[in-house]
Amino acid sequence: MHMNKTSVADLAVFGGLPAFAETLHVGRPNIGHQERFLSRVGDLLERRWLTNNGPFVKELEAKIASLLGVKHCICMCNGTVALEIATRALELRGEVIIPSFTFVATAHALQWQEITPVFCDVDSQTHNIDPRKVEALITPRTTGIIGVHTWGRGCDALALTEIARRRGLRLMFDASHAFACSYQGRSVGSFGDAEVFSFHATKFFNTFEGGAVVTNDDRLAERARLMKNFGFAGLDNVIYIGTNGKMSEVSAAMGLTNLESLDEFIAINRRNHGRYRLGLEGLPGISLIGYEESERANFQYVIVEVEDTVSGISRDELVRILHAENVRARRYFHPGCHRMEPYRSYFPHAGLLLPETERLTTRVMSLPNGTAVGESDIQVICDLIRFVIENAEAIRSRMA
Ligand code: T4K
Repeated sequence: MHMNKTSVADLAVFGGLPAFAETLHVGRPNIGHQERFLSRVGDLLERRWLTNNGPFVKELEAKIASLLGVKHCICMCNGTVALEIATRALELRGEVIIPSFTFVATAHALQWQEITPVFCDVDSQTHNIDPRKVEALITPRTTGIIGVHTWGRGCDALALTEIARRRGLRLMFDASHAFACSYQGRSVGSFGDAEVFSFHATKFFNTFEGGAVVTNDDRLAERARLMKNFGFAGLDNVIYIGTNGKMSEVSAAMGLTNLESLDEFIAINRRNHGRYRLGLEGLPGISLIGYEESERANFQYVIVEVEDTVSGISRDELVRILHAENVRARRYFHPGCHRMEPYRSYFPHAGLLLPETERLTTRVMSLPNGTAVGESDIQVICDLIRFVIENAEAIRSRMA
């Protein structure tokens, strides 16, 4: 056990656990074949074509559309701008129903355009928006619903589609976590009016920064394309309000390279997830969320729920200890969008309608995964957690 001076609980006094010399993060990027990436960078420099719908972006868009089985993929500079453009292209306004248990970008993309996000609770098992709670939130100002496929597990797209159809609402998905995943055997990307991906460095599939809107709707695709390029429909011809949402060629080069390694990324993530499952098995108050065997998953997220009345230690205490031991576990999505500004000022009592969200934001933590994480790392992380749970009482009294 290393004697980490910053260690909250000073676990060293309890006896010999191995240590991490280097910090293990949640969110270390998955990186494909480096030489192929560098060769593509050489090509784009030779071409002197760096951005503005270059050949790599076009190739990436075609490959993603084909992989997901959708008609259109429009790559963008990041997932947040892709969300903003998709909501604008869909003409959402007034109020849009979203889960609060998501990364704050889902809400901000709406509020940035003065659309009010109305927070819906999630299902305790799936962590996804609960369709049974959506209808009660619909008002005459509601124009759409955005489901989030949290942790890459598809949200109940069928129930949401039924509600959206019946109530005349647009339906979108924030699929930032769910690249290369399926729901009910169908590829994520093909549900609703449009789906949006983030290709941020921390995501399963990354383009450094990046994102995409995918859709089967020709008109919507056309509008999103115009909007990401200032509304230019040809030289000197602006026909629409737009922004700069373009993906650069170097990002697309990274995307093309990483696309060639998706199977390898999934295999490593899946193996790692299995190691965590074995390592955490039987630990009281610790449950690892699983992925459906019948679906295609990217296994990028290792999500643990901590039930402190059983484990003897709270999620926050456990995260503090892991940090002190150089494991940068994260409390995604703490404290929930409704407890962040400006939403907590706008809706100070939102939590009353979000009991499951409130519960999950105090219990869930995300552990390191991805191709940068090895089996022996996972063994040590699990041993550490096991050690903390088995000595919870003594450790807590030292932390007090
Ligand atoms: N919707 C959902 C559901 C999302 O999860 C996200 C993004 C979005 C929309 C918006 O998409 P983008 O506009 O971002 O494309 C991170 C990411 O910045 C964010 O993209 C992601 N969700 C969110 C869940 O996580 P932070 O503030 O937690 O990031 P940060 O800087 O703390 O990085 C996380 C960890 O990753 C660090 O511990 C270190 C590691 N890391 C990070 C980067 C950037 C690396 O090892 N290498 C790197 O290059 O938000």
